Amino acid sequence: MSEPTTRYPAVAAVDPEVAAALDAERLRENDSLVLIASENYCSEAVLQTQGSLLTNKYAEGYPGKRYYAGCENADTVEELARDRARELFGVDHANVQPHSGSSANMTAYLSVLKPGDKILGMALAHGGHLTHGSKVSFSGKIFSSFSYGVTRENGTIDMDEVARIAAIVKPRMIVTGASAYPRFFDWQAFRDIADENKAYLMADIAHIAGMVATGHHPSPVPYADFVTTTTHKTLRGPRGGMVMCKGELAAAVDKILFPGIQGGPLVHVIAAKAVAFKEALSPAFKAYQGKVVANAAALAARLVEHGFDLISGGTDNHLMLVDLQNKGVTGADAETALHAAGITCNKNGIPFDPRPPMVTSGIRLGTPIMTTRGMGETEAVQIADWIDAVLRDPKDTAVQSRIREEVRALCARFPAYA
Ligand code: DSN
Repeated sequence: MSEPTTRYPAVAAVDPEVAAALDAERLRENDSLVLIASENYCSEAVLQTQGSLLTNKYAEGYPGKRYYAGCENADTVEELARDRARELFGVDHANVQPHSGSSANMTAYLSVLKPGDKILGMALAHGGHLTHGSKVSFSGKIFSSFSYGVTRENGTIDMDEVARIAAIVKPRMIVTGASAYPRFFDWQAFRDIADENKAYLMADIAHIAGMVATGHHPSPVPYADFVTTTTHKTLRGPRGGMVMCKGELAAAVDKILFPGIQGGPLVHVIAAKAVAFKEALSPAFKAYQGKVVANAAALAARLVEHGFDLISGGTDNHLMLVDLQNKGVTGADAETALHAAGITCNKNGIPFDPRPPMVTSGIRLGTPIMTTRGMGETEAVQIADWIDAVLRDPKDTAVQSRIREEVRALCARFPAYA
């Protein structure tokens, strides 16, 4: 018998073009070094669950209170996911139905706010997220949004400045969390400011959820009214979202998510969240998060040795934001050159960036995927050396080709998927 030419024979029989894209994606994920801080490689168990026939089921409502018959297995997986989320984060209530981080954030807002209410979040241009009040997002269109940022001097959030802005704005909700902030959040200080202004506090931990779950980043749970997250970043689950909250807010959260925002939940994804949360409760996951942080520290330290400027000077978590202005390279050119060398990252605006978002002056690097593959600090140092070599001259295709082969050899030593 000859070897099958595709890993997806059922797909190939119906749609060879999509099967070819799936095979190519498997190859890409195995064969390149992905440093996108918001991505991760989930386990085969999570993949298999997400690809299961639970995708067929309609299950509007919540366990025990559905609008359709035949929800017994949907109830089982949703109860498992909720219970495990509560255990993992030590929260009163978890709603595991949000399709994404954006709908999780919308849920937190609309459960207690009215259109036109004021929210105060971290500016997108300083590392915040679109849904934290950006004017191009629903969050800046439905609500009256204001922002705080980081200081020019050291690239960190100045809590006195946040307090000053909050006292002027008087927001109904203060939003914390970010997409490109390499330092710990001072949850207590945010809580104090929220209390002074009689505001709700929401912590969006999408990026740092894995570290929060294992104690490698301080938890906002004792301080925030709402904690939202995605489940596919450092948490290493399926693509999706989750809202956690204090017990007294549970009914409002559940009611606004369904029927207020979403219809039928993605039961196959909820089942995969349950599997991922079980994995995240294991000692192996705790050890993994420790290595994510150690690898980021090693990568950051070596980049600094090579003369790279890191926003805030380094990192406390899984990511770093590299200011390339002293290297004379734009974020876009760096992203392209590194990709040609087999290193995939994203261009990223830096605080006070003089360049537009499609060009930028920086790149964002993260270690969740390299760590999932089993790479350690030795490899992190090697990766920093490659980044330095490529960015010395982003037009040098000979260097890119040489490093592409070295990256391929490293990836072969640390296979991602069989
Ligand atoms: N797009 C995600 C990120 O890259 O950080 C945030 O939603």
